[in-house]
Amino acid sequence: MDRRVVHGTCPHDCYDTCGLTVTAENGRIVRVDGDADHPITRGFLCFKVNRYLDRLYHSERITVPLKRSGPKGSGQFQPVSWNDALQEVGSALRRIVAESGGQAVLPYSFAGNMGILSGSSMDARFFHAIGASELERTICTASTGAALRWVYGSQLGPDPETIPAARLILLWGTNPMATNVHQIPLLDRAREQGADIWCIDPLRTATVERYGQHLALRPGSDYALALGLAAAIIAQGQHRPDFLERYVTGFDEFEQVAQAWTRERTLAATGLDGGEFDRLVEQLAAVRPILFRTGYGSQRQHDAAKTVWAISCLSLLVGSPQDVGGGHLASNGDAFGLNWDGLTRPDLRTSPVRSVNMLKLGEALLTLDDPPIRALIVYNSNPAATAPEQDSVLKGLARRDLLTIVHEQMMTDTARWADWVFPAAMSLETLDLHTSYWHRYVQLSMPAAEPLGHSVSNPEFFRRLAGAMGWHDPAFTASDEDLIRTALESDAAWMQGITWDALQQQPVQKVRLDPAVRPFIDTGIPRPDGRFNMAPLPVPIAPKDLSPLEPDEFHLLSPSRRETIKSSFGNVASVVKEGRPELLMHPDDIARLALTAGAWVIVYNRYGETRMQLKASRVPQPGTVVSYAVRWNIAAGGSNVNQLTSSTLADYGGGATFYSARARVRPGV
Ligand SMILES: Nc1nc2c(c(=O)[nH]1)N[C@H]1C(S)=C(S)[C@@H](COP(=O)(O)OP(=O)(O)OC[C@H]3O[C@@H](n4cnc5c(=O)[nH]c(N)nc54)[C@H](O)[C@@H]3O)O[C@H]1N2
Ligand SMILES: Nc1nc2c(c(=O)[nH]1)N[C@H]1C(S)=C(S)[C@@H](COP(=O)(O)OP(=O)(O)OC[C@H]3O[C@@H](n4cnc5c(=O)[nH]c(N)nc54)[C@H](O)[C@@H]3O)O[C@H]1N2
Ligand code: SF4
Ligand SMILES: [Mo]
Repeated sequence: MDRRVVHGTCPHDCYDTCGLTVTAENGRIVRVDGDADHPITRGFLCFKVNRYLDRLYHSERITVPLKRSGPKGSGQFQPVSWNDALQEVGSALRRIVAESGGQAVLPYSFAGNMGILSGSSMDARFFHAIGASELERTICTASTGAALRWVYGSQLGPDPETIPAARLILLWGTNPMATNVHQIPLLDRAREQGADIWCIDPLRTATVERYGQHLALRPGSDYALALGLAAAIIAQGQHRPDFLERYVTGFDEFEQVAQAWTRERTLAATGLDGGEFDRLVEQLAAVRPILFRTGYGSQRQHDAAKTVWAISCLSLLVGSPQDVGGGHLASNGDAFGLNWDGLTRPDLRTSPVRSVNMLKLGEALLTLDDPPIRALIVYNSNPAATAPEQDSVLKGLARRDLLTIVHEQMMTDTARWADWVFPAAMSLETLDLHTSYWHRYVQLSMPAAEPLGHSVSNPEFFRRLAGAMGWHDPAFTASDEDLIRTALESDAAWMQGITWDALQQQPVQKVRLDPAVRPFIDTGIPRPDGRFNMAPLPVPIAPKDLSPLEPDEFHLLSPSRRETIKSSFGNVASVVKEGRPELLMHPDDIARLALTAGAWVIVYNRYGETRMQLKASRVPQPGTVVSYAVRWNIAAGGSNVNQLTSSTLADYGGGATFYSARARVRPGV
């Protein structure tokens, strides 16, 4: 028997970027385990990837190119050969570019596969060369990124391996029991060593159940809370003038904005109890080190970037970056320093192009002109289910004159709208390089088996598309190994020694940044004046999310679901057990509206409506309802919660506002 064990890397859009030990027998993967030697993964995986073989060898995996054979959206396709498909698609794209220019082509992709090669290599070269409209990848963390760059100059945070040294931890808008399970042992260790852990979350999550101290604030009121805490700390003289003097600019302007948030006003805005507010102020003044662990749940609102700015300033006010174990951990995305220009080759673009914010997909497909979008190429993403303002997205995808090309592993809601579906390999079948947005390990992911059927990796798909365009420049024929070598040609001091050869020897390499080195304090603050910037963002300071609910209106939250990753795994029966879309509502609201738990309801607002089964739950407080993100439309009667979310952009950085949604509920049938 041919048995093979290789190091893989979990490709999903998750903080943990786990190391995997993948076993194949006779060319078929038979086991996927957590890498026992990986310092973060430590031999265990999450609920969903523990069932990975069910996704890998799912009966619905796409293994051959498919050409639409029925009306758009019907899901009817016929298999075709790669050669025929490429010939037809190549000539259609060439015609569109000749008639309307490259900008008539729109790529749409996100982080379905977080591999560097899968997300930003040959694909980017292809779109640069064709002169396509550029997609702004804003759907997830844009507001955080923009605010962090404003305050700190980059997206660097403390090493998560220092978490056990913290003595006060604020889990702010994050639910690691669902989304970041490898943080739990680190938090547990901190708690064992005496840390207080607070959860700042409108919902009573599994993380709240585990750690107890809960600030159940009103959705979207974090900006008020952060400024109110800051004002109280300044008023009590508990801020750190020495630290501020030495490292910070813009304190006076910050103080002016914060001062408006008196204790009374903050409690009214957030709905919090005065006792718990005072206790947190006391701890922020007295305890060290303090870790501000902000997730992405408090930055999917209109006031998103302001909120991240305010929390960052609060963390500076108490001098948190000074202590190992303290600081602000939102992202470590800039800890790596790969050679992005070499990988993505912006020089292949011959003239400037317009950019399209991915949150505006529906609008772009329906209204962009000069030129209109004539071809849409989707990979690593499932916008028919995950993009906001779904009604307009679906109308855009239904356009009969739109050429839609989807590279996918499964027949997703988006793939069903395609004219052409090309089979995508699974990451465990391909070579890739991974970093993480949370921890600091670089990893190689080795193929454990050949791609199933005729499926190909993302870089191979774009190599083939480039060939179909008639491009044979070495930029489009570079091998996966060439691309990884290019990515690793880095000037960054932290990347020295992390080479192709080193990764062959040891596929898990930590960036050369000692955990005891304090971000910014020891590494320098990469801003023009070398100081942290507390000055307000260049946007109106008044909050938008605090406007009162209308009668019978609810805050509608749709945070991550433990069992899936956004829509990924949504078709895996062993993972998504209950077949129906659920709406969680507090029993008091169910009684008040005379609804019936277990019955079908219609959830609606000005953007659209969708049908769900009502579930009584004390996860939300009265006034808030929850539908975890996100169901496949096809499994939920043709639509999901994104019928109700808006494509309005957040205050700064072009980010999403999924959690500012408001909706009403009526009985359904
Ligand atoms: N199992 C699982 N893991 C995942 C994902 C998944 O879908 N499933 N998704 C992955 C992706 S794409 C991402 S971006 C990350 C996100 O992971 P997280 O950073 O944890 O973010 P979310 O799941 O968006 O929301 C986290 C929490 O924020 C809370 N929240 C909502 N509104 C507010 C608010 O106004 N204020 C505050 N303070 N909290 C609020 C929600 O109730 C939720 O409990 O997780 C990744 N990991
Ligand atoms: N209501 C609501 N909507 C949300 C959110 C929310 O909290 N609430 N969260 C938002 C967030 S944070 C995010 S990040 C987005 C995520 O939204 P999407 O980017 O749509 O992510 P997924 O739903 O995981 O879909 C990824 C797709 O990529 C495919 N894929 C995986 N690997 C590969 C590969 O190697 N090659 C190719 N070609 N395809 C591959 C998978 O099969 C899957 O269908 O959703 C957003 N939508
Ligand atoms: S989804 Fe996250 S926790 Fe699960 S295996 Fe992948 S990286 Fe690890
Ligand atoms: Mo995300």
